[in-house]
Formats: sequence, structure tokens, C-alpha cells
Amino acid sequence: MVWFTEYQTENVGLTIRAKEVKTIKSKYQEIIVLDTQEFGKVLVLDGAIQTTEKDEFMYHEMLVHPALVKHPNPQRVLIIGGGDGGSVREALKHKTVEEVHLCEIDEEVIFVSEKYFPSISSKLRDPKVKIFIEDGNHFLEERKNYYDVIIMDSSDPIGPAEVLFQEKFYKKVKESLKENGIMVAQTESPFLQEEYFKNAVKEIKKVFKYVGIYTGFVPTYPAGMWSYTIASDDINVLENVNEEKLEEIETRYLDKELYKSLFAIPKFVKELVNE
Ligand code: SPD
Repeated sequence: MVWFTEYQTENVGLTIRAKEVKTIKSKYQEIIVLDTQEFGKVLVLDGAIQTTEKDEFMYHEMLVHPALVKHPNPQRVLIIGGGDGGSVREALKHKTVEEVHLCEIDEEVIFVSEKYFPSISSKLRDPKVKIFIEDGNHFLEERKNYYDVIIMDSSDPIGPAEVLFQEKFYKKVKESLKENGIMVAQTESPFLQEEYFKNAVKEIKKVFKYVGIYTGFVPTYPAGMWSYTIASDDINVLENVNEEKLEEIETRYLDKELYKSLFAIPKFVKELVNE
């Protein structure tokens, strides 16, 4: 047994005891797979926990479903990052979705997920899924006016993912969306990563007309409190419509009731984004 600590800030860490630790070095990063009692298998990239078998549904459902529910007819979906496959699996639950493109920079993340996280990566080889091993920032330049929904399932805004949280990148996202297109991004912890959160929301607001922020619990992410930012130029994403769509899909976290109050977020979070 070994204790693994993710250092979430300079002064805060999350420590989990692991029965087994596997370390893989890819071209881009250090990938660790922990086998733990409490959370099942845990995927760690460059020291940061990305997903665990136990709580991944809390994150992937909240990241993926609101955008797909709000869009009137989502057919073509792009996921940037998300090589573990959790967002792909959730997107495919929507019957209108015909194609899911996954743009992941590090192919090794996909291989590791298929080997150690079968319940998360289960749909990566579905015939509706096309995997692109590319840098998301460049990928969008070749696909203008193409997607109904774009989902940013990135790692934290440090190192290679930093560009994915900037105005210039969100402009490319907007250009790659078709009419009525919606984008959603994971935007970090409003409690422990206040600056990352505020900055991501600020940059998204510079680009899109309608922007909504919602929060959810993810026990293994910093502070256990996570944020998501959804945006569109054509659809008022702040209206919680089409909730009946949620009855057609199997979920464990997001249901109609929670969706109806999606934007009922804590007061301090509202204050952060209105500063
Ligand atoms: N602090 C970790 C944030 C990770 C967000 N993305 C996770 C990808 C899981 N599909």
C-alpha cells in the first residue's frame, strides 16, 4: 500500500491510499493509474487526478448533458480532451447524435483508459465515434461551421492545456459551431482555483452572447466543487428547456429536477464572475 497525494494548491493536497500504482511515460506527460479501495481505479496526468471509477459519472454527466439537452437537434458533437472516453459515452446516450469526434492530443491516454478503465472507455470504438490524435487548438482551424455541440473536457489550464482557456481559442470554437451551436467547458474549482475559474469565464464571455455557469460535486477534484460554463451565440443557454430529454437517457447524477435549477449556484460564485 502506498499513499498518493495530488497537490491541488501550494498548501492543499488530496491523499488516497493505493493498493497498486502503475506509471507510464507518454510523449506528453506522466500517466499514473492507481488502484484504490475507496475510488476504484484513478487516472492521474502529470500529478493531477483526471477521473476515478467511483465519481466519474458526477463530472461527465454534468459536463455533457446540459448542452445536448439544450440543443434542439444535436447530431455532430466534438469532444476536445477527454481521452478516457467518459464524455464520449455520455454523448452517445442522446439518440439524435450521429457522430462524435474525439480530439485527444495524447494517444497513450486512450490506450491506458481502454486497458484499465473499461467502464469509462466502453464506447470509444463505437461506429459513431471517430478519434483524432491532434492538438485541439489546430484541429478546429480546419473545421469551420461544422459541429452542433463542442465539449471541452480538458485538463487544468497549465502546460499544454493553457491555450484552451483563452479568448483566441474560444473564438475558434465559435467559428467551428454551426447555427444554434453550443459549447461547454469544464472551468475548474471556484473555491480552490478561483483565478483559473474567473479567467476562463471572463474569456468565454468576451466571445459568446449567452453564457451560463453551473456547478456540481466531484469529490476527487479540488474542493470537491467543480464549475462548468456553457455558451452560445444563438441559443439562450440560460433557459432550462427540453428537460423531458433527460427522461430518455440513463443517468445517476443529473435528473430533471437538478437540471431545472442548473443555474442556481452559490452566491459567492456569482459574485466571482460578476466582479
Ligand atoms: N483537476 C482535474 C480537472 C480535470 C478535468 N478533466 C478531466 C477529464 C476527464 N474526462
